[in-house]
Amino acid sequence: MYGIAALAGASPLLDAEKESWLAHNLIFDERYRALALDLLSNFKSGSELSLSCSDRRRAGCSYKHCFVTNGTWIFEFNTTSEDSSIYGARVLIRRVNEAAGELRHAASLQGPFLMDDAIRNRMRQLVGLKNYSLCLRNCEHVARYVLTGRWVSLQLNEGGALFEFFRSAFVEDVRKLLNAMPHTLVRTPQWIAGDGKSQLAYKATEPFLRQHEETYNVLVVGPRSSGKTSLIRSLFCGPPARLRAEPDGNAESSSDTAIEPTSDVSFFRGCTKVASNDQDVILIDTVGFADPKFQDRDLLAVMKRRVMANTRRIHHVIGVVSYLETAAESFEGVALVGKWLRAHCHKSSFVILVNKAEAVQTAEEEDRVRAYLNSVAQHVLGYQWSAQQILFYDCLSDSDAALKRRQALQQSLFGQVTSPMVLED
Ligand SMILES: Nc1nc2c(ncn2[C@@H]2O[C@H](COP(=O)(O)OP(=O)(O)OP(=O)(O)O)[C@@H](O)[C@H]2O)c(=O)[nH]1
Ligand SMILES: [Mg+2]
Repeated sequence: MYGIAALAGASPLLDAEKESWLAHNLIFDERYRALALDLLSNFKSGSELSLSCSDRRRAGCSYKHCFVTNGTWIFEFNTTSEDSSIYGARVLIRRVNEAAGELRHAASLQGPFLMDDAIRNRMRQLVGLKNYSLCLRNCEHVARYVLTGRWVSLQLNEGGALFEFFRSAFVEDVRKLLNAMPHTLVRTPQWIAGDGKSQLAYKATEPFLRQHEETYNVLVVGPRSSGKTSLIRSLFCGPPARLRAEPDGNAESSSDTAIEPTSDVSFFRGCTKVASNDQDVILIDTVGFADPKFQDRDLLAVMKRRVMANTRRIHHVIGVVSYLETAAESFEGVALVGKWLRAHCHKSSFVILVNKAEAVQTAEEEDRVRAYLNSVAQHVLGYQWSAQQILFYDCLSDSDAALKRRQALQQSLFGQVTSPMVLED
């Protein structure tokens, strides 16, 4: 017996937890924030940090309390000496309790991570945080966000202790928030502005979708830095040379057009003709695979839940790989997505897009690359892609050849209506 059912619906834990689901943002305790900011310098640049954890149990719910430590100091979302309720927890910095052998009783989950400015900035962002939530803003979200930039708690993945405990209490709106960035941390790209040649007109960047909307959905996956976000941008805007900075459309600068690594699933809405009908299209941008800080299968589990909480229909999948990085490991994440969605049964829905392919100029070179990719696909996936499924692309180029490649991709995605793959648990 486990989970919310065991609490007979009357648990104070469940009441407090449900209250914490009402708004997914960050609220701070300024006193704790000031105290922790004074202690931040105890995490010296270049020092080794680890993600560690100890076992916890509250009102029948067992989970791992995660924290960041350099061996002497701890950064964590934990209860304080003033309030022992988890909902009174604060993000704080404190010394390791050496007398109690604290770290000897903890397990190291991952590390070392080297302390740097990015980690320091994220620590600074979160110190003093107070609106704890076991499901939306827990100690693991905070520790992993600080170390990796991703708001992820693996305990909220399918099969994870917290997911299973609260499973029956989740309603649709809450499922959408699991492992989603708090609103306060979401950074909406400012670069969207059409080049007038795009078939796809940009409408909005949305954190969530309405489940039962009849949109045409394209899932974009691939290893990190292969150009997934650049691809989406190019489908809306053309190459960066054609970008104008919003909102006033003035001259661009590199900071207006630079793309940051994607840290959460995001939904880009546009409108185009699919076959000959006007249709709202959602391009789903995802977090890159082959990231040394996460295992591909954990990233896939997070992606699955984030996508499925928002839509159950996927019309196309684009597996973006970089021509400059075609080692077999770069395909493993795409292969996992292929297995999840049974790509071999939906061949017309899957495209492998070889991005950064400006050096691939002739049909013979393309065929040579296709043959190489298929030898990798055979090894990683157990089957091969057809020639029509392996397309070439260059997001940054303004040439006629690049424009033709964009048109070929658009044709493959929107030239005819494809029936959606229906996602099931
Ligand atoms: N040469 C070249 N560089 C590209 C191309 N497309 C993207 N890039 C560069 O590759 C880098 C990564 O691009 P992103 O679009 O952020 O890649 P991503 O797959 O979204 O990366 P993550 O979100 O970190 O997984 C950026 O510096 C881009 O400018 C391309 O076609 N050619
Ligand atoms: Mg990206």
